[in-house]
Amino acid sequence: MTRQLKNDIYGVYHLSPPAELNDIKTTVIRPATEKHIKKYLHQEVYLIQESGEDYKNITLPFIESQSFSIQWVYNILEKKAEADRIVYENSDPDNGFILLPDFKWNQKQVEDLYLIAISQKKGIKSLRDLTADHLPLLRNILKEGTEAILKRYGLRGNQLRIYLHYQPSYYHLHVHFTALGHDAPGITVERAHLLYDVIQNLEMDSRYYETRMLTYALREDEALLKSFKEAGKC
Ligand code: G7M
Repeated sequence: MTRQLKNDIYGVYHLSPPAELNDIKTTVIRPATEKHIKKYLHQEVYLIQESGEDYKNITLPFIESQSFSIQWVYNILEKKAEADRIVYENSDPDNGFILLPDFKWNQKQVEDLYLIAISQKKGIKSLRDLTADHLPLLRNILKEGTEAILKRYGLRGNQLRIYLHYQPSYYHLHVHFTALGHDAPGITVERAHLLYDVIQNLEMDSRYYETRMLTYALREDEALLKSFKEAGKC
């Protein structure tokens, strides 16, 4: 331990933890695509304001043209992968979902709890596709997901942050459940949409997410940013 600074009751030290306190959780993606590599590199970020029209003219054609595989999601739904990790399942084909630990969580402590609920129904790409027809699904995820987490991990609904990403990384509807005290990646205001708010917005207006402006950040090298630039939108 080396002391760098001492001032009144404040001290700054340089510590080298012993090996048993020093292990690093590692995610391996093999083979990694160019998009995976870019996802983990530092980039400048820019804010996009996407109207409903921009979505139809720019974002949707982009999503349809890209080939970022969601096979891992189908493997979970078909029980070909991670079946032993499922915490809760509602098998209804329209309004059901599977709840399981996100692979970012090592499940050792609830302080950084992180689970995802994956819709059984295919074809709901993101928040933009949601209408009042999806309210039963969203309410099931909220109620049953919260109950399952209380039962398994002892955290109550008011200790959880439950949200969707826009843009998501994977275009198959899924909802994030994280411990409220955990500053999980992707909880910034320009990306996370609380499930409580999503449900209320759709209760007020079924076309809310089809029509409203959605603001989010894109990284400098992202192909979608290029599409917005080419359309003269940023
Ligand atoms: O909303 P967005 O698409 O950004 O989030 C996707 C979430 O899925 C992230 O929190 C990832 O950590 C998580 N995730 C990604 N993959 C490839 C897997 C996986 O194979 N298994 C599990 N359990 N979670 C994943």
